[in-house]
Amino acid sequence: MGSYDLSQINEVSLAFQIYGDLRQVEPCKIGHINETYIATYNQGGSVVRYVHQKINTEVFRDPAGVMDNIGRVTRHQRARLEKSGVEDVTRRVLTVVPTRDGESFHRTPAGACWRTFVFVENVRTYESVTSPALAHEAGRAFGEFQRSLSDLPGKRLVETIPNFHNSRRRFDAFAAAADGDKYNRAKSAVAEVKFAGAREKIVDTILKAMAKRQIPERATHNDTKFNNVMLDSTTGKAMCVVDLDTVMPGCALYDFGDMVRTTTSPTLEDELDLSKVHARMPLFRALCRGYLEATEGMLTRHERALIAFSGQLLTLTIGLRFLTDYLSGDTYFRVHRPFHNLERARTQFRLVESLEKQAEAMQKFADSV
Ligand code: GN1
Ligand code: MG
Repeated sequence: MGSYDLSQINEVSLAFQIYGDLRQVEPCKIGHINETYIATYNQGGSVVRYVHQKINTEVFRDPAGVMDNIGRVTRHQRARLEKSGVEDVTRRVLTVVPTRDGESFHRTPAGACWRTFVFVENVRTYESVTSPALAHEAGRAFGEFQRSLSDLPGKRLVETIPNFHNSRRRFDAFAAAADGDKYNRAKSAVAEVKFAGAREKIVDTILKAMAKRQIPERATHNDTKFNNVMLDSTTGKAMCVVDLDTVMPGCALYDFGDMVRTTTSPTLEDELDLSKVHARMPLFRALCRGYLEATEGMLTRHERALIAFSGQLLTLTIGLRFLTDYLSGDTYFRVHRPFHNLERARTQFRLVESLEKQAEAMQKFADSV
């Protein structure tokens, strides 16, 4: 990935309030949507790093709205951290570097939108979870993230992608793609289409509870993949939650469900050996404990009752999105091989099965925390 070289990034970097000379640029391969580069500068003799990111404006149609949300959220979180007296504030919350004109992002003459963050040093991310301690950190980090936004002042956040986690709409889009079969791919996904079709009955559960106001709308992260948590390289403690493009009005359970999807299986999202894909109960327990401790007193009875279910629903929903993209010619998620989206969908569906089998035990555990 990455079609930008040093000189092009240099041009972009000149637009921002960075007081250094660009030395090196490396593309960061994590993520299916935006293009991310880690840039090293010599700043008055010190080596400093920044993240330059090209926003995918096909996906995020309102980049100003995205940056407005991110600015409000990070300023609020920073103020909370400063008030709490904790150390290392700039490693605990992202810092947006403004452009030389004082804007939150830069639009190139060709129309590309770029933004810059301070690079957080001495942290690492993981593509899959290797221990209950890590799962606990994931739950705690996103739980604290939600809590930090519970007193966000001002108007409702912008919906950067409307209906992002609307599982009914995701299901209907899948059904239309399978019926239309424009790319003649349904024949290669018969089992997956059947699997998804058989689960239509679960897609309305949370939407209905929200419509009845049993489950509240909250400001949530909406992309709580484990690789969006940066953990201190030395202590292993979660420091900073990143990828804030989809921070918007949502449902606490969608965040928790996506954590279940990305922390309980030992495999990557595109694992080919499906026999390795399963939800590990000890990891679920650690995740759940971390999350419920961090959100203590915040969740309603109705939210708590659907904790285990949310893992199934979100894993199914993301699987539906991968399958829909496969059936629609791979236009949304970046793919690295021909059947990549189908393979990703298969992994999700295998995990759904495993979560279904353990649903009762998982909810029983959540009830006991
Ligand atoms: C996308 O690009 P990345 O990895 O941060 C997607 C998420 C999916 C995820 C699946 C804006 O996130 O919703 O869960 O891929 N983000 C968007 O890996 O669609
Ligand atoms: Mg993301």
